[in-house]
Amino acid sequence: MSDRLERLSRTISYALRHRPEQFALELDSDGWVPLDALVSAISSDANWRDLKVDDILAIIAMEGKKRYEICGQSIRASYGHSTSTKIMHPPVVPPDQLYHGTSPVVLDQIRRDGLRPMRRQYVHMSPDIETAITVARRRTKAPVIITVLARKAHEDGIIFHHSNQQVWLAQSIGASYLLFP
Ligand code: HQG
Repeated sequence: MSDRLERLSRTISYALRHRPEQFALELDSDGWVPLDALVSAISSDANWRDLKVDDILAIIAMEGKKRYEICGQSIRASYGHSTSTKIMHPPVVPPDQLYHGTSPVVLDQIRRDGLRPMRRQYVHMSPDIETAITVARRRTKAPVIITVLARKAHEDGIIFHHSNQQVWLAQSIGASYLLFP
């Protein structure tokens, strides 16, 4: 993806996941905003004056990771929110295991407290080890992959959501459902 589109994707993420108010946007209770409102909010910045809906559609088509969803004339981030209004996702039965890629520096804390959402609304998990390694590499050169006993947690009442094929979500995962390397 070109640098320009990558920067645009970051700006969209920031607006739809973290700081909609900074763009004078109001997410509805499921995180949606009208696509044209997003375009006019972002294009009020001189860097993005010529932004078109098609640029946003190009990003969505190009990204391997389904960060955004479009429905009719609206768009939302599929996951990653830190806004105060909780985005609700339908519950989904998880596979036996999911994976969480992280950095060695937080391992002791996770052993003690389990996985917590930290600044986001949900804990994020990956369906396979390879994806979890990619997630962890954002933070460390020495990824640590934690196995989440997802089906067992689900059977014990922890609710899982599936924002897209690559990202699973839960409110928190107690340490007893985690296998450490
Ligand atoms: C850690 C990106 C201390 C957790 C990625 C992680 C993902 C704890 C960090 C998505 C902890 C939170 C989310 C505890 C968890 N004590 N640290 N008890 N529990 N942590 O960024 O999963 O590219 O909020 O291990 O690819 O890294 O932006 O979560 O290191 O899919 O689309 O606290 O964001 O997607 O970090 O990443 P994050 P994440 P995009």
